[in-house]
Amino acid sequence: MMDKLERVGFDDWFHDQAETELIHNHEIARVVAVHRDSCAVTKGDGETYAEYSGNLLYTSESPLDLPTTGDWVYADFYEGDAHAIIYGVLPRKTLLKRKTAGKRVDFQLIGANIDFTCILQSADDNFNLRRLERYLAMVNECGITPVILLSKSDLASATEVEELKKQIFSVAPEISVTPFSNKSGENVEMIKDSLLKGKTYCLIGSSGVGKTTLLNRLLGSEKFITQTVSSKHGKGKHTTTVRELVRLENGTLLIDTPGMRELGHMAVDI
Ligand SMILES: Nc1nc2c(ncn2[C@@H]2O[C@H](COP(=O)(O)OP(=O)(O)OP(=O)(O)O)[C@@H](O)[C@H]2O)c(=O)[nH]1
Ligand SMILES: [Mg+2]
Repeated sequence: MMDKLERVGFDDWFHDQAETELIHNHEIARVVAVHRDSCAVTKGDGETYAEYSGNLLYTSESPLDLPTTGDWVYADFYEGDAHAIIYGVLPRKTLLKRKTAGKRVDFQLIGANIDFTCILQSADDNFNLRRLERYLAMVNECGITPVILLSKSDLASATEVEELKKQIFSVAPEISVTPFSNKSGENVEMIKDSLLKGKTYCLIGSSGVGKTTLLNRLLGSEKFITQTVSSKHGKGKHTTTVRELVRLENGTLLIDTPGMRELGHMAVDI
């Protein structure tokens, strides 16, 4: 059973954190996507529709207690894994969340058990150093290692790319920055080769920077929907709507996220 779970990132850390009694009574699965009142979970291959147990809903005091994408959960499976009930969430290694301006909920969960967060910024007019700093602050606050990917390098000259790298270096000297292009393919293979088996990565960045296009390139298929940015403002159209965990061929787990409209105290939702 462990072997299959390892395919989607399970390791000794989670095994040691799990409660013996709950492991004994339930199976363990990973949350692949979260919908309104349900989730999609996996035990290593295939996906199962899962709902929350009454007790989990009743005892949860905040959104923090409910599963988010990337979480490990205790669940029971029925009818040949056709559906499942989730009883609880295993302790989290990390939790990526952000502040929102909502009245009742003041933060939003982005994903759990993420080892590395790739912050995408495009090398065109949408580049914004202050926004990048806010993303970095959010990722650092959550104790996750950030990586910066400078997308759409095909839209800038080599000199311009160097200038943008310098600007990033001035605010984040210790963080690796990789310019790449989904269009020309520059550095895409290098990014692919750098992804570690069994580790979970999250792609974040404004709408239209090319997160889903990169995911499709890494997958080698046009599995997920992408959309051209608005020609009027050069902004994305908020194409991705669900945070979804995907397994690459080499065993890396990747969470694609919807582009964030704003980040910080005045944030509105995704
Ligand atoms: N020139 C150029 N265009 C790109 C590149 N990567 C993506 N695009 C285009 O940018 C547009 C937006 O790409 P998406 O992958 O949908 O962007 P996203 O970050 O997933 O956006 P949301 O899902 O809305 O958050 C698409 O038309 C892509 O073809 C790139 O490296 N160079
Ligand atoms: Mg997308």
